Amino acid sequence: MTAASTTATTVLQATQSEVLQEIQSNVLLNSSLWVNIALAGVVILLFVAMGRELESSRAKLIWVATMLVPLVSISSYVGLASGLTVGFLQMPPGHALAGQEVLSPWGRYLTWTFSTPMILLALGLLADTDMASLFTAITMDIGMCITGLAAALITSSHLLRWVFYGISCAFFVAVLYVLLVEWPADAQAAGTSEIFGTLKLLTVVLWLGYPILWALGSEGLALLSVGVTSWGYSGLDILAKYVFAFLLLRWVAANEGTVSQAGTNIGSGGAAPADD
Ligand code: RET
Repeated sequence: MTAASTTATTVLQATQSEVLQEIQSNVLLNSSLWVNIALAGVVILLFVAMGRELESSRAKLIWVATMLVPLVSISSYVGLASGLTVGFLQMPPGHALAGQEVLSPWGRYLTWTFSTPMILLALGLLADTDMASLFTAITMDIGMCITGLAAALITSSHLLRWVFYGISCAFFVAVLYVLLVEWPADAQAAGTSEIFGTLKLLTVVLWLGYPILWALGSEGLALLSVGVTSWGYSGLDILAKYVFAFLLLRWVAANEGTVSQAGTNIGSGGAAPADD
């Protein structure tokens, strides 16, 4: 084994406590994680209080889906802050940091697989969409997160990192299509178009920030440091999860009647067949 490969092996097999030390010595990175843990804790308590009075099962379903967003988030951030879901990756030739061991908080991409479908489930229920459309949005979203994780983890080829990034973007386009084209019409029919319009805009604009950040961050072109990238994701998370969920829950609590009248589409596969 050459000296270079010995060093790489040592670092790549860093223990969790070594990774933790590295995280804790990077104030920018560490603070980006702990701020979100604290915020998620407060938000969970707030959402429990906001949902206490809900009675209809549909409003409760939206509430549980929304609650799961900060619940997944707090678990995700504790995983990152403890070093459990962070590792060192040696970037392949062609990457701006080729040959260097880069700290990769890969747990983020993994846990988005659980949090983002909850956001879409809540939005789909609010729009009173049909089962096929909801299934499409959620499965495309899971595809986006998993291929995004693959893009971040591949160290054998620089090209294949970007190929996976491209596949993830293709899944993302399908999610955007559902959000921008299909669900607004459903929300109009369900009488929820005003709040849906606000949340759709918030979601689309903020979600577009994630692939941009990935491309600029240490996993992509490495124009931003690990700490700055992490703060970028944390900032987007605060708006795309907590602010989004707060607006949604506040509206549901104040308009439970509208929400509980919906529910004709899910499980029906769409419009009822015409009588003949
Ligand atoms: C990646 C990189 C590959 C290309 C694309 C991405 C999109 C990620 C998105 C994430 C949204 C996350 C949210 C998390 C809340 O918990 C994986 C960054 C398209 C849109 C809202």
